[in-house]
Amino acid sequence: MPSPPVVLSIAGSDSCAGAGIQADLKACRSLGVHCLTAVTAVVSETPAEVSRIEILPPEVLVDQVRLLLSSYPVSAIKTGMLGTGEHIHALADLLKESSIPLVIDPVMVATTGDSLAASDVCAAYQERLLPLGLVTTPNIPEAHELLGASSEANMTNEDLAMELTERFGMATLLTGGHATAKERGCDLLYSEGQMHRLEGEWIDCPSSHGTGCTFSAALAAGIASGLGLVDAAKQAKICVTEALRHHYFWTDPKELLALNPLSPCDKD
Ligand code: PXL
Repeated sequence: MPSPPVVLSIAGSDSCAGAGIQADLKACRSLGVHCLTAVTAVVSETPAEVSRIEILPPEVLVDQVRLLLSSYPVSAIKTGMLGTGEHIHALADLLKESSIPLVIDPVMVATTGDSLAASDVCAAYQERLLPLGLVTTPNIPEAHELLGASSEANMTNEDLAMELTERFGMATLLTGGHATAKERGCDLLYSEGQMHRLEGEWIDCPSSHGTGCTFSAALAAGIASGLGLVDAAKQAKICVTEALRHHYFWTDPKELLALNPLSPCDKD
């Protein structure tokens, strides 16, 4: 059997395995891609509660990335939770000469609303990482945050995607999970001057924990497999929809909360 394409995921560990590197491993596996992992942080959490965040030192991140890039034929890189501005600066120093396509999921906040990023992370994304990216995959609140002072409350989703691309020079895939009822389930890809609407079924699920990570990892997997950005985005959209459709559901022993990490996004 031929060896599969390789993605490098640079992200945090989510103990409940819905988001973070665990989501990336599941998404890549379901698309036949091998996922290497450089861990940035260990997050103790469920979809309902973040109890502790331990960010690893930037040197530990740099060492993993350097070793993996010098040892494997990585054909796409995905970043998720990076932790602090210092981590982003160290990573940008490593990646600035690389020509490997980079998918940036600008993770700043957990599903629970807890912050997963130090206060200097947004500026570091703007100054150092976004200019190196092929594509970024913000949700609507993240898009506003990345635009900072130039974000306005009345911007449409199309405006947000175009403005991010114009400002930072990469394609933008704006995920629509936080959109108003009319636009829910529709993601937008703005690339090379064209707006692509990725329509999909809206699936009601007790928690959307992990959808952003699953989307960006599936996108990186498609690119690593040789798909163009538009086809990789369409495939990633199907992957997330299927993961939501088949989400797991347990009730915790205290019967206080529903625990539902996404399933792997296998289509069959
Ligand atoms: O969904 C964003 C996210 C990304 N990465 C890690 C997370 C979360 C959400 O909780 O824990 C590690």
